[in-house]
Amino acid sequence: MQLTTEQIEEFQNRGVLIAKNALTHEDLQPVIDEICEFIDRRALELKEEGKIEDLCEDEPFETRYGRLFAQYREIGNGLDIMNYRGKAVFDFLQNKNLLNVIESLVGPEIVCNPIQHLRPTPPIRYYEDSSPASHIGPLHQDAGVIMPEAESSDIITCWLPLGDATAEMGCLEVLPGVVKEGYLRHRPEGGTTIYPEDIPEIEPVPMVCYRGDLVLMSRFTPHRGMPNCSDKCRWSMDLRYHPIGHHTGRTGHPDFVVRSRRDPDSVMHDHEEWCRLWIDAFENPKGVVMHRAD
Ligand SMILES: O=C(O)CCC(=O)C(=O)O
Ligand SMILES: [Fe+2]
Repeated sequence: MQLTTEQIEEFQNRGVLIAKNALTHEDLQPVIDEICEFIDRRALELKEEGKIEDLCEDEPFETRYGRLFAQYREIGNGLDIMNYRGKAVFDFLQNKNLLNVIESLVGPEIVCNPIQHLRPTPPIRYYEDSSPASHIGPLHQDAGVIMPEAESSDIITCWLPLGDATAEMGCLEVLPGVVKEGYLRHRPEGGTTIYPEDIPEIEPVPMVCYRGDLVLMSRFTPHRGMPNCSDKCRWSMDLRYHPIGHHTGRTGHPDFVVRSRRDPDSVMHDHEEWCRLWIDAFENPKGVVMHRAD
């Protein structure tokens, strides 16, 4: 689907938009299957190492991760996109339905920004400190987690749930209508976060969404993850896209072209090449990987 003129206007004015049912079951299921394979393998490894007792094999996708996390905090090590580098996730980064929506906002020449995450957010009741207040994420703009040189890059954040992301599950909370204000100062303490005195006085809005929906945000939209007070894991991916030629804001990590009408041959379809780029970035670090805080 492409966004309507009204949706594009809403995005431009509010800095945030939920595109409902933009993705199909077929778009997301391969990613979920790949995650399940990772979890299977990791659980077996950890059992062999004596770190967990129960493989929780009969638990569904929504609850298994939390049950494993309750036994061993580091269950998710190696799962993030740039660490696991699965083929299904790589293919998803250039999913047609996803890019059709992104194209409505940035045009047909599109780069996949290297700031990309797969996040399992387990129920807070599995943590030692299960008070909701201590699980509120730092309020920030994504312009605060990149290099200042990329402040004018038209980077769109696309946050998407792999299951439900209800208010009880701690879906994203955003301050809508912060676009023209531009970059607000961030401080590093407590996770890169907007200086309390600079937070605009706007009522936060929960971005309640479900599998298939996309939450689209501008780089200046203040947002944070909220506590997951449910029994299910909140699974999400947050990806970023921008027009070809704009600064990525993270030169130490690899970006790649995902769509180009002008030069279709520049699109990277090679999963192994993408893996090589990440391995090289980790093994031979060069360029900049920083959060802006000033
Ligand atoms: O998923 C979260 O809890 C926070 C994600 C976030 O800040 C982002 O997607 O930019
Ligand atoms: Fe963010």
